[in-house]
Amino acid sequence: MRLIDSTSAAAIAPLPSLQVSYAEGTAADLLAQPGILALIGFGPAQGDPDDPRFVRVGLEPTEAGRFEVWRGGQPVRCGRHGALRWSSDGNYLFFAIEIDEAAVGGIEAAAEQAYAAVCQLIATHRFADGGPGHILRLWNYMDAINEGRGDDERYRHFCCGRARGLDPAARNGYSAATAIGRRDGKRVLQVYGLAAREEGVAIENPRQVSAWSYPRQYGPVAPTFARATRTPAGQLLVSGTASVVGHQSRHAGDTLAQLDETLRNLDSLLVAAGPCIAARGINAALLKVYLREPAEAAAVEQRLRRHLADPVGLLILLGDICRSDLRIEIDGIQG
Ligand code: 3EB
Repeated sequence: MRLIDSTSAAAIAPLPSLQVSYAEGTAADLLAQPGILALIGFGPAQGDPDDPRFVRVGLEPTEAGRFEVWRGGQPVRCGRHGALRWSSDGNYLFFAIEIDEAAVGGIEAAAEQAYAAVCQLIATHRFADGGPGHILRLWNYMDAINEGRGDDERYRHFCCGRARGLDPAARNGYSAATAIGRRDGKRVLQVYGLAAREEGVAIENPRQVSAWSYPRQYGPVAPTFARATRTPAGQLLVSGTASVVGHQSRHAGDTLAQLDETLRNLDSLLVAAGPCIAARGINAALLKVYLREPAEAAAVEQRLRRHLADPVGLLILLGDICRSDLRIEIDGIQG
């Protein structure tokens, strides 16, 4: 027999879904709507609000004026701890941190500090059930991600610092992630993400070697992320997915072939995530496409629109993928 104790976590309702969408409008108007947990702007700054829930990702969108909006429940509380900002509705926690690389001695130290600060927040934040949180999803954006040769590449240094900064407790089940390069010349590491009062399930892709066990050729410290996180609400948070089969990049130099391989990887990941998620398919996802070459945006969009009968939302951002032979990457949220 299960005893119902009104003071226990069992009395708390199941985790509701987080509503994520792309929307047009002004940042101030969108932030004024009820239950806004986070608002993400893309491209160069333009009169940005000074609000802990707002982040600007300096990647140029091919279609201007759209924001990504995260809607939770009410009320939303928010605050700052040094460089870290957060907001929470009691079920979900949005967090963001931006670290000036020069102030801390480089990209590696910036990554270590960012991850240590995020893990500290997750461990100390109290959710509606009185407990600490669990990271579900992380995004990482940095300038000039492919600069530096071999193990001196900035992305590889980022991976070293990230792994050092992660709380040992977070090293067992990694969350979904994206790591993309900006071209704005601002040596500021941005990390933002989502945590919840309940744990998600890490999903791996049977077509791909798990990133954390990539062989040495990709750097001294393997990237610490899962291919996706299935949330307790049944949503799928899909990591940056590229034309990687096994551990190798495929179709070097051919963006459309890389796109097709990426779509095969996404389909296989959805199947691995379970029958409900597989049945809804990639059509039911809000997608972000990261593309190196601006001139290829139209062809990429055309092929994607043909593949996805009726996408919930599609945003194309110009940026650098973390391996120099990859030209396109897609992340998303389904459900
Ligand atoms: C890959 O499959 C592509 O370092 O956090 C994708 C998503 C990639 C996240 C990360 C890297 C990361 O290895 C690269």
